[in-house]
Amino acid sequence: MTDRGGGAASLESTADGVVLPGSPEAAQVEDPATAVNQAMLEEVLAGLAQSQKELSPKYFYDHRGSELFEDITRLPEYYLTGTEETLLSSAVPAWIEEIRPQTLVELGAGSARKTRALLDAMVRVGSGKVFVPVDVSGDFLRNTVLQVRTEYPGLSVEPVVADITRPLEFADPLSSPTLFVLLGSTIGNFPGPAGVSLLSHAADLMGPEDRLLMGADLRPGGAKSRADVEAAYNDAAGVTAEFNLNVLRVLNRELGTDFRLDRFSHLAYYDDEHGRIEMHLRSSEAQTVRFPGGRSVEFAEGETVRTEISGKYDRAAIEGLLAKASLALDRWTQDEGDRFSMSLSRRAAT
Ligand code: SAH
Ligand code: AVI
Repeated sequence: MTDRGGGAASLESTADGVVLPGSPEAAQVEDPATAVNQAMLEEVLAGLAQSQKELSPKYFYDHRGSELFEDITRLPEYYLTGTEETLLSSAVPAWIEEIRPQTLVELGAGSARKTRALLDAMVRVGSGKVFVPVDVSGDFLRNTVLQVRTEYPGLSVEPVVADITRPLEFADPLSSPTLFVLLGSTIGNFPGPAGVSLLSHAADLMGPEDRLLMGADLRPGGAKSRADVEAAYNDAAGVTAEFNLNVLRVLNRELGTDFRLDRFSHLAYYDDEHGRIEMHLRSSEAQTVRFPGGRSVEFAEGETVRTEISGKYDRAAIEGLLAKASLALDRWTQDEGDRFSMSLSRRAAT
């Protein structure tokens, strides 16, 4: 699942039978009670010791979590993916024609389904040589790589399993122009300084010809209502609830905790003051969850653990965020329904 070793891992040697560090296969051969991931354990316990208990959303994404997210992207309520896909195939190809990227680095690539529109545009203008998908979900990334290699035989696909909150490291120098992309409004899951530092890591690597393309979900306003946003995180089929609860499955498997999934329920609401969706798991009763080393965490009846923040933006908020990361907005587009935006930025002049 996570890149637990701390550094970036190459996925080049992913022939059958190869076990990636930190992958679910690796976890299966460890006894969670004895081979506990100490760093993960400490991080989780620190989050659960806060007055508002909190878990990092990166723990959603084991293989099952990545598949559940894919299911979310196909839900009728989850307008984000479809709207972004439309922008990627309408306004963005003209931007690609101007940039003519040699390298595309995608942060939090997942299935890279929408990325095909960018790769197609790069192939059309004859510029695309290298695709570097970066993701913490190593096992799922392996499938993505196999598929992209089959679909784009002329492209060199050089995956990196890494936590994108850490400085980015690549085995080979990136040939310029490089287009960094952060799609799906993933930026919203890194509120405040975390998002600035994530974008700064990309900005640090950018030369004058390089660009950052970022998809961001918009705040309610215009044709978009608060109810539209809340429905996207409270789908009728309950897939988002399953995705939310998956974090407890991951903790039970990776850390050997004994979270009872039937004693927690999904909660997601829009916080107008901060312009964000907050996703929580609510404890249905007073309970004690056991952790390795004889430790335990108490939950009161009705107490929640926040599992994700999903920030929503407007143009000014995106410009402000980019500026904090030494980036300057070049292009902006949003759909007619005021739902989703796409920005292109460059390194700001110093
Ligand atoms: N870009 C895709 C997937 C978005 S889901 C899309 O737009 O549909 C968010 C992705 O980011 C997942 O694939 C998840 O595994 C990855 N991710 C989440 N936190 C991460 C982190 N800290 N480091 C690297 N990847 C992360
Ligand atoms: C990946 N990320 C941008 C999604 C979001 O909308 O914040 C994850 C997600 N959480 C619930 N549904 C989807």
